[in-house]
Amino acid sequence: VRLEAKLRGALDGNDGLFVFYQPIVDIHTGKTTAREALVRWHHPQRGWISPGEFVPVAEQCGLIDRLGGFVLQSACREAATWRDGARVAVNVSAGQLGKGTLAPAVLAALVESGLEPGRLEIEVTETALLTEEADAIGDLRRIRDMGVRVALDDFGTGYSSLAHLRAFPFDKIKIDGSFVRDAVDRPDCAAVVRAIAELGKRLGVTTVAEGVETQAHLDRVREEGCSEVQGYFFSRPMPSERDAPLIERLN
Ligand code: G
Ligand code: G
Ligand code: MN
Ligand code: NA
Repeated sequence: VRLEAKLRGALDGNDGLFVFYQPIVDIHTGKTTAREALVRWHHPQRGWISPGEFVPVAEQCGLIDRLGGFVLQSACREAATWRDGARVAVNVSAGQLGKGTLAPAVLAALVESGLEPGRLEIEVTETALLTEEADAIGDLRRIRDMGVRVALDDFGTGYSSLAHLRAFPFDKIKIDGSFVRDAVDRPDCAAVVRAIAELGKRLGVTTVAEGVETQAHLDRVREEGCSEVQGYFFSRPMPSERDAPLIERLN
């Protein structure tokens, strides 16, 4: 309840909430194709709190549309200033899907920022698709019809992955970091990464290896055929140039 009140205050006052960005890199050219928007919160007493903790709180107390709207709007505005034309990828959670509210929120953020729809990507996890699946897919169809790309996040960790690929034409599959990191010394995990990369090629879908932390991880996922990579090896999530000085003072 306390966390809820503080989060509500942060949203009301536009205070302490930030969006960090982590590059997603083409494995062949090394160019940044996109940056994933990752929300960060500096709690007035507790300091930095992980989204793994406060996103579920936002979901439970009906604040997820406001939090999601804040991230969408910040990310679209920020991406509109990038001179390299990279896309911005925004995570949406279960509570934002299946209510018919996602497409209007996405449209509002695009119009307000002037960002081309093709430069926005929405990431959904398999788990987020489970509740009210038909309605969730309907929301995703509406945004994809606008020209926004849709990625399936944390692939391999949820349920019925292949059914989801049949139910919706995802533009990108993100292979969960746990497979990527284990692929270096576990042939079974390497085989899973390779199978997903092959599946992506056959479907004409980009495959991103997440959680690449070392040269050995990079070499392995290149060997197995992934098209893009993301992880601490390239960069940690970083604040925007505009937020950087303020973040420095909070740390
Ligand atoms: O960035 P980090 O590893 O701390 O994120 C932890 C979790 O929080 C990840 O599962 C990530 O997808 C999720 N997350 C980060 N930013 C957002 C966001 O803006 N919206 C939603 N729904 N989840 C986010
Ligand atoms: O669930 P999702 O894939 O959206 O979450 C991405 C999360 O992974 C973010 O919280 C981000 O901070 C984290 N992350 C990004 N790169 C790496 C990495 O190389 N290693 C680990 N362990 N986490 C990472
Ligand atoms: Mn993600
Ligand atoms: Na992920």
